[in-house]
Amino acid sequence: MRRTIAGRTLVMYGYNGQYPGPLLQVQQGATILVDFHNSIDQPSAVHWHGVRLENRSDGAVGVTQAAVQPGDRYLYRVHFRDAGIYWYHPHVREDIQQDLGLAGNVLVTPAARNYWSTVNREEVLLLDDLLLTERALVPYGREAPTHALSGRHGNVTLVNGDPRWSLTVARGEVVRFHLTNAANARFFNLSFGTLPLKLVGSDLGRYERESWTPNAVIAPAERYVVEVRFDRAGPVPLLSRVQALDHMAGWFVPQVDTLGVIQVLDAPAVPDLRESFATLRTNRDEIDEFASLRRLASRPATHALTLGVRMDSVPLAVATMLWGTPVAADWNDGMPMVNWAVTGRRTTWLLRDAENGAENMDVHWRFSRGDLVRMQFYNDPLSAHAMAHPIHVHGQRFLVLSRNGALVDNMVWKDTAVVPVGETVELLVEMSNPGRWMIHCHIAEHLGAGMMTVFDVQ
Ligand SMILES: [Cu+2]
Repeated sequence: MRRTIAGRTLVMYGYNGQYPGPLLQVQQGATILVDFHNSIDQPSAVHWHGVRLENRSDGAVGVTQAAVQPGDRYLYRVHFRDAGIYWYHPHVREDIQQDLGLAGNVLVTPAARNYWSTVNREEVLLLDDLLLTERALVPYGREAPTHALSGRHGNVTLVNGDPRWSLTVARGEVVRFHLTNAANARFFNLSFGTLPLKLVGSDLGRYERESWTPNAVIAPAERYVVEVRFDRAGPVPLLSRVQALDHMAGWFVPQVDTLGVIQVLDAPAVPDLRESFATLRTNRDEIDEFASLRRLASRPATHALTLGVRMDSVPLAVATMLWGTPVAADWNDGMPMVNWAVTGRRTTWLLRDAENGAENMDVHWRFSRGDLVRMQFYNDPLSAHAMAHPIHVHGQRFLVLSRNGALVDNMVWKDTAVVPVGETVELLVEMSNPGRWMIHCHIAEHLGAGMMTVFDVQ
């Protein structure tokens, strides 16, 4: 695909010629067949992120299938057990292929009536970024990803592929946004001007209780579902507001990216949903479902991984920057040239089994269908480049039970969870789906630098 973005003409990739890929809208319980033809110049595959599907259709290259070579095809059979917002992307050299436009959403309509509140409209937003020079793309690594430390943070943000995304709504309109972060490494901290967000759902469905929040942090591969009422005419900016770190200087500066704008017209929305929007719902089904699972939090975790990194031959100047400023999360790339130059060949990101020291693909846990597994992730703050990692579990769903020992009191089914620096995050993974599946960091460059393992469900 040839695309013009921010004044540069770029050669990129696309699914069916679209950017992002086609939005698939399916009913919960539906099965679709996807005839995938690889017409790009690299081996590829399609991973159906968050979907509890048959193992052979998971698209995990090297685990569930061989890469589909240029000119070849593969038939995916994708069954949607769960309502929610999902996405699809390659599972080989994500740092290049996903970044160049191979990503799209799947919106699964719930079978249950009134699963979500009534809104005036729904919008599906795929958030992304792209790293550009004056006239082109910053080069990718041929054999291994560049930016192997902090990951590739773009300098242009994109909403549904558009650096200047916009939406026009009526005054008082209530919009349900299904948000997906498809960036390689960037965490977004989203707000809609100063309007309150009603947080209603995440990766695989609804929270127990709806809640108000001024902003929503969304890590790579996570999804959040928020509702917003645009109560006054005029423009409302969609912002990502972060504290950006300058590694060289060791200080933070506020950084605000404008992702787009919502133009609110003067004409009033019909129907007027002011009253229902003002009400926070309590979801009895989820509260009942999670009550018994929550009791398992009192037991000790049976499986534990420590997150860290191993680096070969780091120049002293880089080492000083790495050690200088440990922070909970990298909101930006605080040392862009250093980071670009560090490749996945010199860096190994690690998932280390706390029990026996096995690393990455050697961990290989084994479970049985029906197991409810307590998994603990500890992000070692003394690691050479400590940063937050969004950990993704394929083929299953999980609850985040606790963070640093504090129980999570409003839960939702997830497939990706952030483990901030220095924190211990405990998941309850429901082993509902047989096969061989991956656990990995969803920062594309970390995955490319080894941060993955597999587990079997018999
Ligand atoms: Cu990571």
